Amino acid sequence: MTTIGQSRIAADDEDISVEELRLAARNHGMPLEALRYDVTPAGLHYLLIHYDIPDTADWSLDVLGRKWTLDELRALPAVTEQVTLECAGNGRAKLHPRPVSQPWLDEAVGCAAWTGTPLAPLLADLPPDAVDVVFTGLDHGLDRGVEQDYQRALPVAEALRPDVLLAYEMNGQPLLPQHGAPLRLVVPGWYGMTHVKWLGSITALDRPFDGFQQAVAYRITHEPDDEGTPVTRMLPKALMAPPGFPDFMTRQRFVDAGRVVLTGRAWSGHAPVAKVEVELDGTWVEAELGPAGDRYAWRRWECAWDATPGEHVLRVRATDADGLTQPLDQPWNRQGMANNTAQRVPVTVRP
Ligand SMILES: Nc1nc2c(c(=O)[nH]1)N[C@H]1C(S)=C(S)[C@@H](COP(=O)(O)O)O[C@H]1N2
Ligand SMILES: [Mo]
Repeated sequence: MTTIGQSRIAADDEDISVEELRLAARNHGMPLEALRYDVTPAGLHYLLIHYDIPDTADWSLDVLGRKWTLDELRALPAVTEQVTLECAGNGRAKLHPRPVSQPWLDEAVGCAAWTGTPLAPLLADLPPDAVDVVFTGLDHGLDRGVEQDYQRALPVAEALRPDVLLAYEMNGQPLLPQHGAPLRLVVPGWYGMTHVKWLGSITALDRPFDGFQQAVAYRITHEPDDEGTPVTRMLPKALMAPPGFPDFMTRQRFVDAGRVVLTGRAWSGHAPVAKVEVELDGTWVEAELGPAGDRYAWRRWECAWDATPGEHVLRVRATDADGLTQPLDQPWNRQGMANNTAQRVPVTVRP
């Protein structure tokens, strides 16, 4: 029997460890200035790889027992969708106390144009008693003592959504190895862990999937043995492209006094973005939204600020059409999942 280890919480005064640094160096974020692009260039898109990028030389996809080559999948109807991906652990390293894992601040996000074929038609032979559809990646490793292939599942109704894709291109180019080549799942609206890379097989289960990444990781829990609730769709979030210019070491921002146009992006996996507000010197001001693009693509916002000399802390928050909004104080959980506390941006204004 395997004993599943607990995720660890850092002590109050514990700094980021070499282990966390090693993860952060492998799994890079999107530089926040890249919020300026509608479509994130592939090399600027964030990256999260739990184990190693697998060798996919002899790749084929097994769907409910039938094998597909990439050429066969490419011959099926193709769709391109701009979809925002955000890691469920984004914001983890800003929590107190800090859940020890990939130590993201704000940058685990990107919005690429994914091209692939809709999954639903390939699931025509799904058994009538199917409950979950399981997606297995070709990467393999250990997590908290459990050896596993990377696997995630979707309830049948989500798997059959017409916008769920088997994607083989990102921004018009074949997938890069780090983004799941030759084929990955794209489930618009869901947090990053759902979009299984290096997809090797798709199977059906007549009961809920209880694999590690479903039943243990990616849950909102508060106590060590708490079963918790699953992490699913992305909560609303707005991020600001850092204004002005930075200091190298601290990344502190500097702008000149006067009119500063603040811009950024906002998204929600639950409902379209309805409103973005920016806190300017203690007052929340509604930002202007850019054109609505694809349903699950992030949306541009902008807001003018009359910057006066001194130290300022700006904040930004999004609200979606379901009325979900971003908290101002952190809602903590053990694994540091789905932290959508409003971003704070300290800015020094020069006379
Ligand atoms: N097979 C496999 N798929 C995976 C992962 C992984 O480690 N293995 N990481 C997941 C997580 S946690 C995230 S946030 C996204 C990141 O996708 P990206 O690296 O293309 O940005 O991929 C998901 N798909
Ligand atoms: Mo993730």
